[in-house]
Amino acid sequence: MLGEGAHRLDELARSGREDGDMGIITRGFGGRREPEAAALPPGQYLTRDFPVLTAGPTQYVDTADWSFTITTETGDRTTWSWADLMALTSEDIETDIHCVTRWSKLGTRWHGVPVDTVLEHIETAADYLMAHSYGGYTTNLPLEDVLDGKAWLAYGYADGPLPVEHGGPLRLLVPHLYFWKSAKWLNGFTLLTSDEPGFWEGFGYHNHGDPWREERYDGD
Ligand SMILES: Nc1nc2c(c(=O)[nH]1)N[C@H]1C(S)=C(S)[C@@H](COP(=O)(O)O)O[C@H]1N2
Ligand SMILES: [Mo]
Repeated sequence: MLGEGAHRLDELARSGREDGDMGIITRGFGGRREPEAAALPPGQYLTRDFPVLTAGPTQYVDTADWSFTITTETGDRTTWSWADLMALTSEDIETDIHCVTRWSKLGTRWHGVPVDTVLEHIETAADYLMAHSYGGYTTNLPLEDVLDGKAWLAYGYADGPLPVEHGGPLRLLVPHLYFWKSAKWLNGFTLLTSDEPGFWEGFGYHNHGDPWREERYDGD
């Protein structure tokens, strides 16, 4: 589904398609563009909306059926149910987010569990992970970009639960990288000793995706 229906990410944004279900609504992309502020990485513009960008259909997963699994490079699996996840210490996060299609949103507020917490007791020699989502979306990250308080398993947004179109019940939040790395409807990590491209990384987007270095496309 993802492969077949996939457009380039920038085309997806330009088309104003909200998601794969009823893609006619323009939100954020057609709106008034505000002047760039010093807080913006190069080439980004500010939006006050919260655009929805999804390749393929929105995933509806009930928390009763939800689980999150970490699979190590040796094949060991550790799984958290929704109740397991809710029992972990969580925190509020306030951060800016930057989409490679050039919108940035400042001061977004989230709630979730640091990725450090779920990796803490996992025995691994891996340096990379592949994040997997319900629906088949993937994105790759070096472990150093998700450890030391740089990434979260986010299930709250702006004082409420994370809305489904934004990846609820739970998404990855890696705000210091372009937002395609923040996989919506997250359901697991596979730990890897050698790096592999995820979904958009395999379509010509940059392997790393640091917005301050404008790592948009392969070769940037
Ligand atoms: N599962 C999944 N996660 C995803 C995507 C997707 O298509 N599927 N799109 C990515 C992209 S390109 C962006 S910019 C953000 C958009 O998140 P939002 O829709 O909450 O703004 O989600 C990222 N995570
Ligand atoms: Mo994006």
